[in-house]
Amino acid sequence: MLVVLSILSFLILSVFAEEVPDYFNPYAPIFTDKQVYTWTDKISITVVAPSWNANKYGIDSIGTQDGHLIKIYTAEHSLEPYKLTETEPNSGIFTGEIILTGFLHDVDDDRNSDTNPRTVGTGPTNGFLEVKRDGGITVSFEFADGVVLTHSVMISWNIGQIIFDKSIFVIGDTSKIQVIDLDMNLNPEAIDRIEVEVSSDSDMAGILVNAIETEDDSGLFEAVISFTQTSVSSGNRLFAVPNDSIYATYKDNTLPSPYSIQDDLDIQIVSKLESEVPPLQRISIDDVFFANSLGIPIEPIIDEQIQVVGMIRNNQNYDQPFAYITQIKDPEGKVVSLSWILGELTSKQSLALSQSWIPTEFGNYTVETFIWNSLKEQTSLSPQYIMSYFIQ
Ligand SMILES: [Ca+2]
Ligand SMILES: [Ca+2]
Ligand SMILES: [Ca+2]
Ligand SMILES: [Ca+2]
Repeated sequence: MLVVLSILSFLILSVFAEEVPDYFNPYAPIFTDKQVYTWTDKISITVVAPSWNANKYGIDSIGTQDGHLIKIYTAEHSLEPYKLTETEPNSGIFTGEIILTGFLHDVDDDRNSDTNPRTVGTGPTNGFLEVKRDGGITVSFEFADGVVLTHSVMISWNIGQIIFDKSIFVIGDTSKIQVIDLDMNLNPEAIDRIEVEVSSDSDMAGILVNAIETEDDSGLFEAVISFTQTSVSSGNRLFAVPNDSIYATYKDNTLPSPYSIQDDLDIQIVSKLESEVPPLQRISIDDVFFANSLGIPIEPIIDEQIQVVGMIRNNQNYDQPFAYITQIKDPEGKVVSLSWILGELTSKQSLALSQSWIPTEFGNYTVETFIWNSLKEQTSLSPQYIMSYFIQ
């Protein structure tokens, strides 16, 4: 009988040893999926506590037992007790999550707060916790009597970023705009949206487009716009012509310290819209000839003023500014005349441009004509046109 009792008490002790924590080896590290969170993030919490795996064949939980509570708290608000549950019957790993609910703040300038701050929930996944812009959150677990393990994370806002998918767009392209601002992932369990202003040099008022979060919890927002040269801006379609700069602006109302909570910042990116016609094919020089003051072709004579007439044509369906340059070289190759005309061709327009010149010597002259987009940028819009002429 004594032997039986001894065996029984040994069994009880053995079972007992498996069911209670190891007070002398308090190994129960607390992990979170990030170290810094934004105000409306979701936090995943993991506690590795093999000694709390009381039942190897069932899901255990921690955090709510008397004297061994888990608390998740800021300086002002606290969730306690908060239950975490075992990932598998015999894992000894306990997890849960909470969603941060920020504080009352208007993020889109409509004078209404866009958050719903609240502190409620008992775990393992239904917790909500109010937080301020800066500061921290601590998770604590009284692993054993008098042994409290803690893990702290930071809260911060972020400066948004804005990106165009291309630095230059050509007519016919669509443009993808991406905004990254984790602070605008206001609900980590639903798709959020933000507004982006898009404008061009030709339509400075521009359009206001919705950028949609790519996933419930991404904080990455995307909008696609197109360009029109024939109608006014509307919806996601922006009026813009070649050579316009294209601007996209996101107003970030959630800025980190040292900005104040009420500060805002325009985050802008600039791209350019170009013609789909390659630069050298945008304008054609159809002909260059000498003419009298009435525009009638003539043979040039020494010491008489003539017109050097160039016929040019816009090959595009929209206006094209140009600098038209004529350079005349004498038989020695010296430049004896250099002149230019600045103007703009409308869609498909043909134009005769004339510049006067008085030849002063006999010989073989060369007339060179070329067209740039402007005297400043000097992008050639046409191949050079060269004409030789012998003046008698
Ligand atoms: Ca278990
Ligand atoms: Ca608002
Ligand atoms: Ca979201
Ligand atoms: Ca922000």
